[in-house]
Amino acid sequence: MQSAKFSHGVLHAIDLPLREPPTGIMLLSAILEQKGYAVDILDATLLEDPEQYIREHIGDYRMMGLTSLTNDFPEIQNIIRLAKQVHPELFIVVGGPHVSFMPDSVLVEMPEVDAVFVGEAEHSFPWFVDRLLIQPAIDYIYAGESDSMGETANSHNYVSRCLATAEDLPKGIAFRPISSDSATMSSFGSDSPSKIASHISPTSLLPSSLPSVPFPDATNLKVLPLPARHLISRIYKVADILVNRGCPNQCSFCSRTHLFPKMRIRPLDQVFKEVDYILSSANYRFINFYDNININKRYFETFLNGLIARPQMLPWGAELRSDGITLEQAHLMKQANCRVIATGIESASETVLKTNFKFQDIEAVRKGIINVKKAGVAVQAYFVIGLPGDTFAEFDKTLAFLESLPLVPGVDQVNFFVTTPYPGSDLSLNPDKYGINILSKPLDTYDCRQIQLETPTLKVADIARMVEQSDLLKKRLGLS
Ligand code: B12
Ligand code: SF4
Repeated sequence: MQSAKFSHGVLHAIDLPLREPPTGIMLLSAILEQKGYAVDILDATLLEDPEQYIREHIGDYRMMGLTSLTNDFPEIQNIIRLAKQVHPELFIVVGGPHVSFMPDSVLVEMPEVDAVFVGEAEHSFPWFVDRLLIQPAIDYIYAGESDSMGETANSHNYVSRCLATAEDLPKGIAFRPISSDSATMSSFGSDSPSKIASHISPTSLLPSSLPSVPFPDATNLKVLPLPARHLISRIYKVADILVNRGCPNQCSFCSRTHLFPKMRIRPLDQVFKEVDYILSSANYRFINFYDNININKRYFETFLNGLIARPQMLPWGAELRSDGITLEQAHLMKQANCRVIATGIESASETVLKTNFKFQDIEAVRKGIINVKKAGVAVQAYFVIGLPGDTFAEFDKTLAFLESLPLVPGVDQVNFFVTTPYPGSDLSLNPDKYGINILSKPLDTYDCRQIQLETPTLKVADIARMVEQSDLLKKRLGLS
């Protein structure tokens, strides 16, 4: 990533990529700031040389928290190892969509990691920071014991002792058992997975295929602060606004319903507060609203009218379901300055949709897209190649469906993603249910382009051929 230059703590101007900032990290940072902590967001994707930055600056910090997407995880591991080597007393924790589904193995494989956060962390993470960084000082003041103050830096077993003795330990934190030996931190790496896993708080709420740490209760979106956008680089010209969490659907390839187990929609007054904040900041050029913002018809229309009432509204895009978009809604979208919708069509085969629990009527999708196009809004259509149930005959239906859509070269976009069994997705949790064979590939290949599994009807070579077919069709239609 060469588009940014970081020197003396300042990011210098770059070309304008449509990059999207890390919302989860900004939210957690905002909560910590409200509590009075000094927080920095170090965006490794923007640093010219993240390793050099870690070497030079990590000594300034007491705790480092990293987020995790699956394909980024190998790089995250390198950063963690380096940071621990440079600053052995640093507290290191990880959270996010990848590690949430494998806290045990992260603790086993990475002795440098002190704790893994499972699922939503708005409650658990600030609690943890207080417990580790503030509680010892409070204990000291009240008890006047100098030895408890001596233990605020990360030392052998420190995190485990703090957490194991806490009566109010929140759900969603995985940590190691207190070890009786006096060896260094790295000795934990040699513990067997079962030994470590057995010390992680068990849950009775989850199917056994999910981690042994209970997912936290759903965060109340009504009380969240706005994400700490002032902590991210001004390089970001796009602001993402999260409108909901969870999803009423259960698509086989998506981890969202497990990561955010309960469907919640953010109150519109909060969404508008965030919109107004972004409109008042000089550097934003575009807003993305996530995810499926039109699940509730009345909410969606009130949302659109609220944007129309803001004459200075920036151009925006949204991920939403295209089935059910009426012409009237499409015109409202256009009036509200919507420039593009992104929509997951996945497949035009009823069999494939049904097999993968994507409940949508493909004719309703077609109508919705036609309405959006009539209103003059661009479409970004997503399809998935190689899902269980797909065959060449079914895939032909998908290609024919795409060809029938009124998409315009240079305006609309089409992406075909290769089926990827992300941790937490039903494909990954229950491969036998779909009869799939997940190939053992390195995590950094989990980019939705490389083939990760075979189905009862599709071998690797078949999926590769489908990718070629889709590329050829896109080329013929002039769709990027
Ligand atoms: C916006 C978005 C994007 C944006 C921005 C990504 C970003 N870096 O934030 C863009 C478009 C760039 C994007 C790209 C991709 N995305 Co995306 N994206 C999303 C989406 C819709 C919202 C993410 C979000 O902001 N959530 C809201 C916040 C509050 O949740 P959160 O980030 O998970 O954080 C919470 C917890 O996880 C936890 N947490 C997270 N990090 C940390 C760190 C610490 C220290 C702690 C304590 C806690 C913690 O606490 C947070 C607050 O509760 C999610 C789906 C969803 N709705 O979540 C998919 C999702 C994250 N994306 C996904 C995927 C697959 C991708 C792509 C690979 C798609 C592709 N084919 O290119 C790329 C990967 C790019 C990359 N490597 O960065 C998957 C990730 C699966 C995985 N295991 O990796 C998700 C979960 C959707 C899915 N299909 O299941 N994505
Ligand atoms: S792919 Fe979209 S519709 Fe399906 S479960 Fe995930 S978020 Fe919901």
